[in-house]
Amino acid sequence: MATRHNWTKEEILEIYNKPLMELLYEAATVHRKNHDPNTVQVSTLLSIKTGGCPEDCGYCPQAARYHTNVEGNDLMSVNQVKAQALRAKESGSSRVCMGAAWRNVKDGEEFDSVLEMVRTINKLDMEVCCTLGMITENQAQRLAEAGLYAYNHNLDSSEEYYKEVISTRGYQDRLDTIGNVRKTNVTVCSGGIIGMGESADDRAGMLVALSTLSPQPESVPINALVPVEGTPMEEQEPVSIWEMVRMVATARIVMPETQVRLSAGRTQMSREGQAMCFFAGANSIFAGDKLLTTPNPDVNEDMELFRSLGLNPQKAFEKKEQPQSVSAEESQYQNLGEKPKWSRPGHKIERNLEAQQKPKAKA
Ligand code: SAM
Ligand code: DTB
Ligand code: SF4
Repeated sequence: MATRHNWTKEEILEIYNKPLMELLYEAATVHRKNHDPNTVQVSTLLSIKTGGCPEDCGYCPQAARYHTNVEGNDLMSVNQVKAQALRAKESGSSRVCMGAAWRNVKDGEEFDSVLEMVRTINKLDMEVCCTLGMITENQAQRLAEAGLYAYNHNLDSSEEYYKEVISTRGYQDRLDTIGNVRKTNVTVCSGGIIGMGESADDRAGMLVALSTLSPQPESVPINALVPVEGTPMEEQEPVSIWEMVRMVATARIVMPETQVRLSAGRTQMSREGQAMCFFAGANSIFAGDKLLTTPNPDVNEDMELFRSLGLNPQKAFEKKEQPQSVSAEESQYQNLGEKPKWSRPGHKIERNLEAQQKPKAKA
C-alpha cells in the first residue's frame, strides 16, 4: 500500500486502541513489507555541548533554569569528538548523533567547529546526525555541504500539549526548522516523548503532525520520558511497556518506510519488552552507556540482546548513499551572521509546582 500523508487523528486513535494482538500483527506485517525485520540501526549519542540551555522544556535536565545535577560544559573539540566516534564505530554503531543544549544555532566559531566535526565523522564512513536546536535554511545548507546525513528536531508532542511543556518557543518554529532541513539533501529525524502527562489524543496528534509531512521523516524517535530530579516532570509515573509498544506499532503503521527508533527510556524496559517493540516495528536504537546526560543500557547487554533475538546492526548508508563532504576552504556558502526571529510565545504553563516546591532530600 502506498504511503499515506492524510491520516486523521480519529483513524490513528482507532489504530492505537486496537486489541493488542491485532495491533501487533498489523504493525509486524507492515514492518516486514517495508524493512528487513532482523536489522536494527544503531546510533550513538554524543553530547558535544552539555547543559546551560536557555529554554524551558519541562522534561529536560539541560535547561539552565532547573536544579538538576547536570554540569554545563563548553563545546567539545573536534579531536575529542573524533576519538568518541571511533569508539562508537568499534562498538558497532553506524551513526553518531551530536547533541547540543542550544535553543538555536548561531553563526560563528562554534558552528564552524561543528561543521568540522561533521566532516571528520563523515570521513570515518559513519552516518552523521546533529541535533542543535532551531536552524535557518543557510545553516542547514552548510551542514549538508559538510556531509551531514540526518538532522534531529523533535515535535515532542501534539501542538496542543506542546504549550504545557515549553513556553520559550512555538510548535511552528519546530516545523519551520524541519522545513529548512527538507530544502537540503539531509534526512529528517523527528519524533517525540511519551509519559509527560499527555493523553492518547495528544499522542495521536503528534503522529498526525509527523505522518502528514511530505515526505515523512526518514526516522522517528519514540522516547519514554526519563523523569530527572529537579525538572518539573520529576514525579511523572513511568509509561507502561504496553503504551510504548502501542506507540511504536502505530508509528510503524502510519509511517511504513520510516525507521522508528526505540529511544530514551530503555533502561526501564525489560529485554522482553524491547523485543516486543522490535516486533511492533522499531528498527533503530540509541546505543552507548549514556544518552545525552542520563543512563542507557550497557553496549554489551544490547549486543547480547541482539544475539538472543537474531538481530543484526544495520550497515552505514544502507538506506541512502554517503553524502559528499566539502572542505571549509571549498565551501560555496557564506556565514551570513543571521539573527533569525524565532518566536517566544511565552504561554502560561501550569507545571508540577508542588514537586518543585517540595524540599529536596539530602543525597
Ligand atoms: N537542544 C536541542 C533541541 O531541543 O532540539 C537538541 C537536544 S534535545 C536534548 C533533543 C531531544 O531530547 C528533545 O527534543 C527531547 O525529545 C529529548 N529529551 C530531552 N530530555 C528528555 C528526557 N528527560 N526524556 C526523554 N527525552 C528527552
Ligand atoms: C531523541 O529523540 N532522543 C535523544 C536524541 N533524540 C537527541 C535524546 C534523549 C535524551 C534523554 C535525556 C538525556 O539523556 O539528557
Ligand atoms: Fe534546551 Fe533542547 Fe533541553 Fe529544550 S530539549 S532545554 S532546547 S537542550
